[in-house]
Amino acid sequence: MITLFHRPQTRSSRFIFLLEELEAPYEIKLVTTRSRDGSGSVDPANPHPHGKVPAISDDGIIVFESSAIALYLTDKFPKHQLGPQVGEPGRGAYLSWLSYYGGVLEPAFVSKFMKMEVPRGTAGWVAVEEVLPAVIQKLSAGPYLLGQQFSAADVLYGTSFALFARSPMLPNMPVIEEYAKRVIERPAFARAQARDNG
Ligand SMILES: N[C@@H](CCC(=O)N[C@@H](CS)C(=O)NCC(=O)O)C(=O)O
Repeated sequence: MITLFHRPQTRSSRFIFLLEELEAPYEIKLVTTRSRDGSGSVDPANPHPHGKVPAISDDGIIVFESSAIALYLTDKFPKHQLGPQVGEPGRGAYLSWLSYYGGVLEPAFVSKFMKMEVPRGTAGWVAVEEVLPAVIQKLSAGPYLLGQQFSAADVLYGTSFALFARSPMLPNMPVIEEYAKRVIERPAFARAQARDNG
């Protein structure tokens, strides 16, 4: 049984979406976290080293960081092919886009939000203005990051883009907007939203 440590309307919400897609047995454990305004507190029940969400426990095996959780779950529950397995053709691309999510795309968006210039040659990521063309180029070859195959990488990217759609973070990006719409129109997303409060 997977336990998802979750706070509604945060980065852990998309793991309810993924768990629904995978038809995995899971339970939701609501936890408190700290907020930007200084309110809230770390929940002692949350095994994440910084008290963040998401984290999961698989009968006591703890996994944290969104990309690691996505990989762990799609390896553990391969039935619906939401992530190419070791030895399958899309595995390299899958690992790359998962790692790119945490190592490049998220820092790029946070840099933009904080109005921070990304120092070329020092930072391990690049500016959003370089990230988006790379993602758009990939999506022009197929509806999803892995071409025809919907994967857990799309759960991360699609839900993030849906959040920023039509904001100054993503002005007028039809390819990205249509992609985000494709991802959140999936029935599992609606089921996840219905369970977001626990
Ligand atoms: N790199 C982490 C980020 C997790 C994260 O920052 N989650 C936010 C919620 S969206 C959180 O728990 N914030 C509370 C805090 O920073 O203490 C991941 O992708 O899993």
